Amino acid sequence: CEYQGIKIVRINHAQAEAAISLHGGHLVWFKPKGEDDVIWLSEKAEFDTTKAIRGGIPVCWPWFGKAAAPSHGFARNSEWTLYEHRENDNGVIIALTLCDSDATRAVWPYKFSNMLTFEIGTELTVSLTSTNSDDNAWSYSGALHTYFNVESIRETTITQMGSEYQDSTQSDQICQGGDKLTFQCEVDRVYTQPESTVLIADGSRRQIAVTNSGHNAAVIWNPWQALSQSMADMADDSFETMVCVESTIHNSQSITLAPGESHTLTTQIQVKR
Ligand code: TA6
Repeated sequence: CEYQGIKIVRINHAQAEAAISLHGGHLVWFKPKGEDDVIWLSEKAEFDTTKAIRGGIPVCWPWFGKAAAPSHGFARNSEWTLYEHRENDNGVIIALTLCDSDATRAVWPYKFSNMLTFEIGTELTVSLTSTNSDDNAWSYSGALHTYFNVESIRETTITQMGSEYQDSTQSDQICQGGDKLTFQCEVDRVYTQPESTVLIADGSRRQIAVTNSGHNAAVIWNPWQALSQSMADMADDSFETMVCVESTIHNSQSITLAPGESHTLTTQIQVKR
């Protein structure tokens, strides 16, 4: 279907419902059968082909953060192509592609081929395979920047993210934290030694297990009140019900691909009651 000029793939399967925007290759909705929404989408999200959508799973690529412009790379602002659709009793597989074009080479001068796969069932697995189709090696960073829906950020606890982190709210200072993260103010941290599964305890409602691979960091972000208020596409109090836990290739540890080489970044999201 189309929403405000943006093409959306709607999935309505016995095991789960979901929606993926071709603008950004961006999953904006995931609801396993009988479960509350797992992914957070801003009530003020702007569906506009010049911007990234606030919420869902933005694909940050070929760089993470403000390493270059645009922030978090161009993939989340690009139109992806629907490549494949398969389904069986367990769920639906959707694959999208994004390859270099005049527009991408104007900001990043390399040839590439990206395949983004969504396996949608009682669990959600998102995999981004990047292939170097250039004659020269290139390096990249990025993230599957998932926004999770929580009942209350004040009752949310994260564990298994490791203890060492780079604090983006304190000039990237390297810090050692405990093994439990709770939220009382803005948190913007790059955890450098996460376990493969990071756990989100969503109050007493549920636990969300986020199992990543192909990454070298887990970024955890909640903007808290002042930053939410400053963002046009977030309601003032909407930080209360979201947290980002991101499968990240950090820009300080980018991945280099020789011509013909590929690398896959994955996040698997599993809800437990
Ligand atoms: O991943 C955390 C972060 O890089 C934060 O620093 C914050 O800026 C957030 O992403 C959102 O970035 P965006 O460019 O989508 O506004």
